[in-house]
Amino acid sequence: MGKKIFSGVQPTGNLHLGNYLGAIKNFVDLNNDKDNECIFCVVDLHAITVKQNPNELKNNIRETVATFVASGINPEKSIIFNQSKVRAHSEAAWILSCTARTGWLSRMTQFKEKAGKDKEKASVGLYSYPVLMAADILLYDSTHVPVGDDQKQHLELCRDIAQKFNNDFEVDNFFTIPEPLIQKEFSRIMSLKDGTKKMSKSELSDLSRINLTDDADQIINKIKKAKTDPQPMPSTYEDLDKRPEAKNLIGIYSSLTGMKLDKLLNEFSGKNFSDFKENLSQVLVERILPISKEIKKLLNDKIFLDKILTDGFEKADKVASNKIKKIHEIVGF
Ligand code: AQP
Repeated sequence: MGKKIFSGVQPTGNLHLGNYLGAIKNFVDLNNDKDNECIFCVVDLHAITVKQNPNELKNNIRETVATFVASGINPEKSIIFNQSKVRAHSEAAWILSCTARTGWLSRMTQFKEKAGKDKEKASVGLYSYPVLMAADILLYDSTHVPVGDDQKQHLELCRDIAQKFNNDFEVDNFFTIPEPLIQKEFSRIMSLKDGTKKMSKSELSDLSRINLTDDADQIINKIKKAKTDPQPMPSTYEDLDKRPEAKNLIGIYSSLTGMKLDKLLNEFSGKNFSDFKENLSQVLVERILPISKEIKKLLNDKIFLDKILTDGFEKADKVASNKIKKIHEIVGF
């Protein structure tokens, strides 16, 4: 039986290799399976949990759509829309925030990381964002949610919220309990400057990530400058675990080529990082450059990108409005 797929990406600019390998590449494979129904959402309501420039946000929404299409998602075979247009998301998020418990939310590690030391200055939206994410997923009876490893905890919270709502209102199976779809290996791509921090859009240094809009020279330069350690390439799994930067670069190579880790360790063991980096750059340029060129081309066709969003909105709104109506009946509005 086909899966009902839902996932979202924030239009916060600088979509990068982590977003691609952790999420978007998986979206493409799922979208290519004709039995699946796929919904890919540009989650602009999530984006404003931290301050955004309104004009940049508008452009970033289109750029996210362009990235989906340039990466291989077929808009004819999926629903692509932006979250703020479908009002049911905000409404369901409020209702579900009355089901979610503050104790559950206060355990979310991403809030702690993103809010940093000064938690009191973080927006309420940043704190309650996982409830909105649960609303996004549950409105469409999604069965599977492809995400990067960093979203695993939020998905568990979504499952808890769905279960509690079904129990509290005695509506068995009203909300489908969704399953996460997370890559088994290298599900978290790390910064090129620090192998212990995840590759992220908001990191100040552009050298920390490969952007999906980078050209060949930028990719080669970033890999050349990527942090490594003074030892030659690792040869064992144990060695790899002690060397986060080497592990990350090898993981990126393995994810892009599908080459098994054993084979990779055998091939490069004891060699200089410079040889490996040359190979890695080549693989990255081969994969990312066509995407980068296509994004730039698509960005010149705003009418095409906006049409994808309008068509997607009409389809998504129909499903979500129907579900929110039922939610109203259940809670007694
Ligand atoms: N480094 C990563 N490795 C693997 N997967 C990742 N994802 C993000 N970073 C990595 C996955 O990409 C999808 C979309 O992410 P998002 O844009 O919605 O939000 P995010 O996780 O907050 O992304 P960033 O880059 O870290 O943004 P900032 O810097 O703004 O916080 C998700 O499925 C995510 O798991």
